[in-house]
Amino acid sequence: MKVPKHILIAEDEKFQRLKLRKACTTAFPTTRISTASNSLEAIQTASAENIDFCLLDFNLGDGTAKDLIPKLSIAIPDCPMIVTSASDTQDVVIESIRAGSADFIKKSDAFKPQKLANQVSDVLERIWLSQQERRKLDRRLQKIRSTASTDPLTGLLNRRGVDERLNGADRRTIDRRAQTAAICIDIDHFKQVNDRHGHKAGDVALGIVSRLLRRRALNRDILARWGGEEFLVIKPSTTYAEALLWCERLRRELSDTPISVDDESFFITASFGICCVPSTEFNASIFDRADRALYRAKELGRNRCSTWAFSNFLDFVKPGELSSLQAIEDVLSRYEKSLSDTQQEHLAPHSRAVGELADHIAKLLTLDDEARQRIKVAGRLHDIGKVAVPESVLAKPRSLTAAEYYAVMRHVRDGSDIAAERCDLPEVASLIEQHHDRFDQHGVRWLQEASVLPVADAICTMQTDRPYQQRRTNDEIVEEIVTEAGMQFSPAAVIAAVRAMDAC
Ligand code: GH3
Ligand code: MG
Ligand code: MG
Ligand code: MG
Repeated sequence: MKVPKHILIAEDEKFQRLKLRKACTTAFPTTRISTASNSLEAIQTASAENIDFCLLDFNLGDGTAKDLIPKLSIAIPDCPMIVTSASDTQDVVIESIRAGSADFIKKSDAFKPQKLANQVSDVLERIWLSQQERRKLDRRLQKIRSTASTDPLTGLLNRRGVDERLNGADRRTIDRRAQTAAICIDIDHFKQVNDRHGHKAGDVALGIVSRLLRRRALNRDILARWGGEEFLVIKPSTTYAEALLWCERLRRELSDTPISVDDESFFITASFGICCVPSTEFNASIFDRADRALYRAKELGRNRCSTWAFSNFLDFVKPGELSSLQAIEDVLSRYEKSLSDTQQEHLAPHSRAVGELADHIAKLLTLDDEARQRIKVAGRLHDIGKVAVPESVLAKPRSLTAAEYYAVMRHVRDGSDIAAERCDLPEVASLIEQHHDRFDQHGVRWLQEASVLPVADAICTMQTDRPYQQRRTNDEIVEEIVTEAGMQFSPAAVIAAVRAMDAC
């Protein structure tokens, strides 16, 4: 038998109130009883106490139960109520039930503890059962919803699930001061995986990708299977640098993870496209940018990450357009609007100075005209990869985080790829790729041509104020590069560089 914990009796006549209280106490000896002598008192008590059942006289001094029930339902939602009255005319009963009373009990029956107990318990039982039913239905509905928004193979969200997350609570909880990253991932040559190892192996591979994603993701990240072998990750409160390093680590981990199916084992790789924007600007068009960056990663050979800023610059430049100094100047002046102050400083005055100094050093090293031309262009372009490094990282005066350091150093590879794609001169991409290399990495086998840019870049950097370091005098610079001869810099390039500086 179901028993209420705390009953509220509303009855305006004192004697009848006492009789109802007595009947309730006898019917439910462990139940707390509160009483009210009019509607107002009933509402006040209901608001202040933990009432879980109401027994209401129909005619109260300041109104009827018909008016009181809707008000009580606001104060104590879902609390069952029974109306009682000396009159059991149809009007009274119907009006009570219409107003929301769960049942009606004649006053003479309400005074009888056994009758009262049975009727209250019946109401509680009925309500309990309907609540059970409702919960079951809610659970089923939730399951149906989650099935509709989940990919059955990987358990990740599908497109509909992403829409729901972005339009639901996630939208409200996104930190609007932060940045949000969208990442598109596509398994490389997946058709071949299916063809060589069978569809089942393909499915296992998809499962492994989704497991790695889940393991590396934070709770707030949105993970989705976006198409056959395509995934989408949305990382709120994530900077460009953090997103890039996250993708690089995931890319490497995936390529190192063997996929074992039956007696066979094989490896897969994936390509990544990344776009990061201020969270206030985040919308579904950002996925297209990430997708374009992904397409670029595929085009440049797969098993790599590519960012939207990098890809966008490549879109801007025509093939072969970065092959002469004049053409480079033209491209950069057209692209200037898309560049931050620090990017402009690195890509224009600094890179021009490096190109000129590198040419001077190359001449003193008696390199031939063709090599000098390559060095001049490579010097002018050496930092071009910084088109993809955001101002917040490039101009940061304090020490860089691991992710920021990675993002800055990425300009070496991005720059070399830009040259490989958009400059027709041979070797320029390779010279850019080596512009932060050290002599002791290569030793005497290092091509003299490649050893020029590192020392020219270092000298020009030391000659200007940087957020992390003040400019140095020429004497200090000479001392520094001579100290590093044979370690960071090629000794021959250092000797030529010192002479070139003397000549300036
Ligand atoms: P790319 O490196 O250019 O992305 O080449 P790809 O072969 O991965 O791309 P393509 O779009 O040509 O082929 C994708 C293949 O993915 C075709 C399809 O058979 C396979 N695929 C899609 N969904 C599933 C799936 O649920 N299970 C399995 N096993 N294969 C799938
Ligand atoms: Mg693919
Ligand atoms: Mg595909
Ligand atoms: Mg550089």
